[in-house]
Amino acid sequence: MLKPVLMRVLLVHPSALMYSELYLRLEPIGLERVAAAVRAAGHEVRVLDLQIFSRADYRAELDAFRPQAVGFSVNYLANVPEVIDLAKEARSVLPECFVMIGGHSGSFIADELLEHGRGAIDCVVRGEGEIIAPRVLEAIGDPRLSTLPGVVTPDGHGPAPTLLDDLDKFLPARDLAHNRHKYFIGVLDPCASAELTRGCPWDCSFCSAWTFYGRSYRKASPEKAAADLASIHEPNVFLVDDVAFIHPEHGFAIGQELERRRVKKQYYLETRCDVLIKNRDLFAYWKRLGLFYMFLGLEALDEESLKLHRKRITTGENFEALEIAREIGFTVAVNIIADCGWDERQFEIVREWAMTVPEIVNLTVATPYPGTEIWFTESRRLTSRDYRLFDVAHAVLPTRMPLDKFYAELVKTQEIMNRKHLGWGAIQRYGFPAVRALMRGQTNYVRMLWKFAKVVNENRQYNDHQRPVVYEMKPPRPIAAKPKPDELFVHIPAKLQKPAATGTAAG
Ligand code: B12
Ligand code: SF4
Repeated sequence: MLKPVLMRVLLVHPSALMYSELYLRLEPIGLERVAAAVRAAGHEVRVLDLQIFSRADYRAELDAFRPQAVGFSVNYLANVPEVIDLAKEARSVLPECFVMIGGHSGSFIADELLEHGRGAIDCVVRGEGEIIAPRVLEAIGDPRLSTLPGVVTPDGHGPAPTLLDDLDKFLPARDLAHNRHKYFIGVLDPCASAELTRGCPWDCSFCSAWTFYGRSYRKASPEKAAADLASIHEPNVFLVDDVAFIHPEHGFAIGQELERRRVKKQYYLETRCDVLIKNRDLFAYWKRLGLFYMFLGLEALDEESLKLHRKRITTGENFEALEIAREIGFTVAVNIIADCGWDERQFEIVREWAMTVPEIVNLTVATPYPGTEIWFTESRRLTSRDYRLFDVAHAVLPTRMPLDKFYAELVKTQEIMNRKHLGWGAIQRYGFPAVRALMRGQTNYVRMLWKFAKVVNENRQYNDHQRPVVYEMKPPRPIAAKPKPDELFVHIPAKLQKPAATGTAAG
């Protein structure tokens, strides 16, 4: 029997950040999972992705659908100002509408979001949303709202959030994301997203994936994971896992299920170099299943920086993994973190290296995000507290070179590296998938070839620092010693939880 429709709920993903304008645009799978859970509770749910739709579409949706609750996803810190304004708009158009924010970055700055909202935001939901979002909707208007796990309201904080016990529950409601042909990554055009595992057991100092999930690591059952992949209409799939295929038996089991169901797609995933070395056979097997594109977080070309990032890997292992990936025949992108202390020589070293290897080399700027360990060590040196600059494409720490020179070097490095991979030469290199996308009428990839100079240029990046700042990040609290577990983690690892911080079992 169908459940009665209880409430009209609109879930909104904010617009794309700088690099997403160029290389990729992917479906908001976290929001789709929350949507699945909210729909299962009987509500009427719509998803609006502003990576694809416009601000005018948002307003039209408020007017036409007249949601009784709106939920925003703040996975990216740089989206904070936009989401605060969207929340204020919802409040002014529909004063009775309940407004909530969830998502990765939002979870680390809940109080700050409520302050910026000045009454426009009713609550921030920290941590995973599947179990708690329906409970929040059920508790609207009830003072018990602020006692729910992970919930922060102007009236108080609930206990620590609880983890979803089973990844097989609430598979993404992909049917709610419209204009799906706009989702792509490089030549994988169009491209859907899927999640096979969640969390990461490592603890790199620049990353907040492990602090969000409390260093937990969970797997979908091979049957459910394969069934979900089989249900996807697109020919390409981006696997959103933080580190794919840590446990080889899980990867093999999913592969076998896919073979049994005759699922043939092309895949993109992200993993670590040591995982690739250890599970080489598994990756070779997945190459046969359609794994095409792989992202490896190299992060640095020298031992000292790897130690600083606490990557727990050596340069030797990194280069060995690249060799293996080449032998298997993957298209590989690697990331290098540019330190704000770099001078021309260091950029030059990266450029020289990048030109000698076949991999796509991407540069990101070291950024202390709330939720990372470097937030506690570096954030007092911040040169800007403009959320919009926290997107790993801008420098928010003092640069050794004048800022404009730093950006000039960054863009020059990015440009040289992209010359290898963007442009018509790349179509030749990526051959069949690129042509096939075009034949299907998919033009996202080809459009990207022309956009590079417009999107990535030093003037744009430098000028971004001159914009007036309406919402400023809260200055970091001085931390004398190591941060306490509840300051560092969103989902606090069980062994570090104080009895008082343990939430009631969700669900
Ligand atoms: C996959 C991924 C991407 C993908 C796709 C993301 C997308 N379509 O949104 C791509 C490759 C595009 C990407 C790009 C970037 N990414 Co990214 N990405 C991730 C990654 C690995 C997983 C995200 C994911 O899909 N998780 C699975 C889903 C199910 O979880 P979820 O989205 O978090 O949703 C859950 C909760 O957050 C919550 N929730 C979410 N929304 C809502 C809303 C409501 C109302 C509620 C109640 C709950 C809720 O419930 C969901 C279900 O449990 C995360 C790391 C991480 N583990 O979170 C980094 C991460 C989010 N990315 C990061 C960064 C820096 C970037 C880039 C800026 C990098 C770059 N080089 O440019 C770009 C910017 C992209 C953009 N927005 O335009 C950082 C964010 C840092 C920050 N604090 O802002 C992260 C945390 C990685 C890190 N190492 O620190 N990314
Ligand atoms: S960078 Fe990768 S390996 Fe390191 S903690 Fe983050 S997700 Fe895990």
